[in-house]
Amino acid sequence: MKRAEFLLTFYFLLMISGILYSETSSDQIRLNQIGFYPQETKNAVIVNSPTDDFFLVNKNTNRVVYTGVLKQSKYWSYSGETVRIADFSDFNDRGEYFLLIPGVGTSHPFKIEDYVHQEVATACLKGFYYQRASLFLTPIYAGNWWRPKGHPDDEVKVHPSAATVERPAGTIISASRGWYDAGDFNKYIVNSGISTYTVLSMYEHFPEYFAVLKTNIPESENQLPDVLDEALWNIRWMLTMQDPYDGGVYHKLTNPDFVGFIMPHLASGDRYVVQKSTQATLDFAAVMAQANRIFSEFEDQLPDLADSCLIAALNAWNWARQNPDSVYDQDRLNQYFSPKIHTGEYGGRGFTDEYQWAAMELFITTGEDSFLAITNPFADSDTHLPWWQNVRTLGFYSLLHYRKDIADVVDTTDLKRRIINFANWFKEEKDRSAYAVMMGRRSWDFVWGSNSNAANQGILMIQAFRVTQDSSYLEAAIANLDYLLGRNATTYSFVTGYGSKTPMHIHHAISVADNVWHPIPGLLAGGPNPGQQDGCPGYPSSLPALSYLDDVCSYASNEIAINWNAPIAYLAFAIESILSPDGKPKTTTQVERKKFQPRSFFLKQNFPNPFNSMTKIAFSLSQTQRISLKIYNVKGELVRTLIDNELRPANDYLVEFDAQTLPSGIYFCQLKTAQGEKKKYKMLLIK
Ligand code: 9MR
Repeated sequence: MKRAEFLLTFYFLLMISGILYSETSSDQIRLNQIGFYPQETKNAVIVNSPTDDFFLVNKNTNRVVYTGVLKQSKYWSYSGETVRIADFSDFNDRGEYFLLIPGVGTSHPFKIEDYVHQEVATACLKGFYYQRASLFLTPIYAGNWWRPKGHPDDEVKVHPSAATVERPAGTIISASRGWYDAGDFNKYIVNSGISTYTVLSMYEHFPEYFAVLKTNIPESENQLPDVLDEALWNIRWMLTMQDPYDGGVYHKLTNPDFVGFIMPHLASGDRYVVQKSTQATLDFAAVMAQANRIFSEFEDQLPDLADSCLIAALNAWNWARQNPDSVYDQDRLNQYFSPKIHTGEYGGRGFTDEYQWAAMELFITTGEDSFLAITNPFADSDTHLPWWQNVRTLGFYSLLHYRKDIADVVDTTDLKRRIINFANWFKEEKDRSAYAVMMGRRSWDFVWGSNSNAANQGILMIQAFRVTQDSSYLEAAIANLDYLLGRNATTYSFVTGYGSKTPMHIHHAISVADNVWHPIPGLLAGGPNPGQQDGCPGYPSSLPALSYLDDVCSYASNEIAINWNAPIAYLAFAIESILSPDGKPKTTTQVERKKFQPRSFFLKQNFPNPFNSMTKIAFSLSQTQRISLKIYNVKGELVRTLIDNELRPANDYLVEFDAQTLPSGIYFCQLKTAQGEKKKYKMLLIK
């Protein structure tokens, strides 16, 4: 018997006896923990395999369905590992499988099927709903992660750094809605710029697909595609950030300091809009120009919105032309103004790329070529991967999308060549890399938020694919999605809740404070970052691709952010849309309803707690029903009936409990439905 056959028989016996496939999978096998498309490349990376053979096993029957030989060893300097690839691309049968490597063990399970990434893509887009400020997230849409409304932001102060004659320091403005940026609760225009553009581009580039995609949000029943409703939540906030008197845009809306890991509705404290900056104003102009194009299609549902966006874009553009050097420099600002501001800076100097991006978007929207003449976006032959501080390439993507309409003004052949050359340069890395990914093409790929580089490289591949139809670009895009979902040195699938080994301890205030065991699903962790700026103990290594720590402490590798979620959502959806047999989503399955059967009600811990003598009790009903809300003392005696068997419609409720007449002590709050479903928790009254 050959060695491989012997091993196979040996493992097969183990499998039959049920010993082999356990829930613990070997960390030496790294693969996309969600799965693969039947007709596309299927790779796993194996570390330190003692044998040459690998086996693909059907998870339901435990039968080996495919055997292969591992490719030659390659060294990946970013992780210091010598690895081999198991390539089972030839195997196309739909089903659920795992890999078996003799001497190593079994892999995480995965699927081979059409629409394999639809659910994770939808979750990544839904991640934006969970980041919404100024909204009560109800169980109907938020499942177990429902929460009271945070940050109404309807009374925001103008910071002294932003004071003008018309709006002196302390002026109160309303700047509701928007997405929280990341693990913190602040709202930053610069980072909103690239994030909102990327979300809007999903629709702009794949309109038929997104016309029917549902994400189970409060607006799902309206006439607008869900992806646009989501973007609109942020766009409406962005519009409030423009000073109506001059067109300049406040750099951010922020607390003076980070407020820590508390629920948003408990995060009180003054919020400010700070200094207007050239960078924020130009990013704003670009997004509003793009928004005009998109929302013009929906004039009936949203009268005036598109016009308002264009006016806002032009006013912003004019302000930036008159104020070309308004740098947001927080240290300097703090020397002159108080309160001092210590939240994320999203600063920078030199706004050529922002100018050029805004100009390209305004040119496409208005047809006015003077925008290009003024900023000359093609003069510099370098092309950069987009991130919040370098946005010019976003304009190239938009021009490419409209290449047929603009060919009389722009040399679109040259533009195509530029993007294809840039894409080829990254794709070469995939072809030689030990992990068969593009990450590491630039040594600085592994930085703070490195996972967004992986996603943005994938988006670049999608643009190259869209103009060439060359499938090698699509393959490279999928390779980077594989990286994000598990084919990486850390062994994690980086999207919370999607994959068998996913981040559990993201640096995200809501996920830490909400008392739900699992973090909010569909959020992309920042990823490996050898800078390790958080100084947290416990990083497994200082090597670039291994500098990741699943710990709330690690804001430099394990935070989440809108500018990281947007590109992974774009990438996963673009691949889905391109490979979907009919160009549409498979179903409009509503993720939480399917995955997490919500209870008929949710009862949240009272706040404040401990209390003296007033406290609030929040709960939500996900269906109309009779309920009672009662307070008991430690002896189990009923001390107060707040609601007595009343019929209440599905909604969010807030009930005040006044305990002035009761002595200090422990009390229990119980919510009970007529069907007998009940929940109670402890409260502490201290007088
Ligand atoms: O994503 C930002 C990264 O590029 C910077 O290096 C880092 C330090 O300035 O800040 C990151 O952005 C953070 C922002 O400043 C505040 N909210 C959380 C963001 C993600 O960590």
